[in-house]
Amino acid sequence: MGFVDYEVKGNYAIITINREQALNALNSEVLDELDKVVSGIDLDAIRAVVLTGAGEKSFVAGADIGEMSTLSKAEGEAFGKKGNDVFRKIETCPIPFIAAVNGFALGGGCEISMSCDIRIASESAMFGQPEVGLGITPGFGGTQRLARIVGPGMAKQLIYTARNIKADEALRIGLVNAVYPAGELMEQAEKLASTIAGNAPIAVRACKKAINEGLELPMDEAIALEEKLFGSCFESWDQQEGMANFLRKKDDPAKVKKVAFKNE
Ligand code: CO8
Repeated sequence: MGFVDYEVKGNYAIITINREQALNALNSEVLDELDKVVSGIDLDAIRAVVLTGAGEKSFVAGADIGEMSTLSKAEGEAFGKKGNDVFRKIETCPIPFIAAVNGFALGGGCEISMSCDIRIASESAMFGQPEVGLGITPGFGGTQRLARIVGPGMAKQLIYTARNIKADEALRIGLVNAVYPAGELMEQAEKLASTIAGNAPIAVRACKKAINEGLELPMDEAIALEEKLFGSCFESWDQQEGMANFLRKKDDPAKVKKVAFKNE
């Protein structure tokens, strides 16, 4: 595809937003392509996804300001929905997404990273929601996800001031999980994807669903959801072999092996 690259690496995949001349800004075409790529992931084969931006300077420098500049109220709302639908597809995709933030993650760039399960960044990364400086609100979920990730007080400060923050501050406030030198970022992201992909896929997916959906529920309902998902793992080949492997190890440490989980 033109603006979105998709590369399969065994049991994980890398999605690269590739509109480098505009710092990977998200216009309608990029969003449409991203939607197709995410919808087309082979969930029988792929167990984790790394999302990154092309080039060394930018992850995603936001929604396309040129495209937005002439929108009417109704068109603005429709553009917001287009982005939100794709980001929600990422957020609710059964398999984990890791954002490898390799530079600017501003506006829609910060927002797409927040629709991923995990964010790691290069030392050169910069995060921010500059929208109020452009006369708009964050429109791809920023007011909602930033507040949930870093807490309402910090989210309000960042959004009201439109201040950009560097990777070390993003780490300090819990917006990213780790920061690496630029040259190591993809290696670390792939290592993380590969580790996740090596664990039992049915269980990993159930964990994603339990955390995402449970956070929106009162505790009693959230615990009940976890019980259901916990129960759903039983009788799978992965559960039976995963536990049998542990018990064999106890009998005879020489029988230690890494289970090749089957997603069954
Ligand atoms: N949209 C369109 N083009 C962009 C964007 C963008 N967000 N960001 C960068 N570009 C383009 C520039 O126009 C420039 O193009 P050209 O070479 O043709 O002039 C090219 O990328 C390189 O950019 P710069 O020359 O500006 O590079 P610098 O290194 O000088 O600056 C910055 C890099 C600081 C990232 C700067 O480009 C910048 O401030 N960009 C805008 C960042 C921003 O404000 N992002 C938020 C946009 S608003 C948003 O994302 C809202 C999301 C919700 C939408 C809801 C819709 C209703």
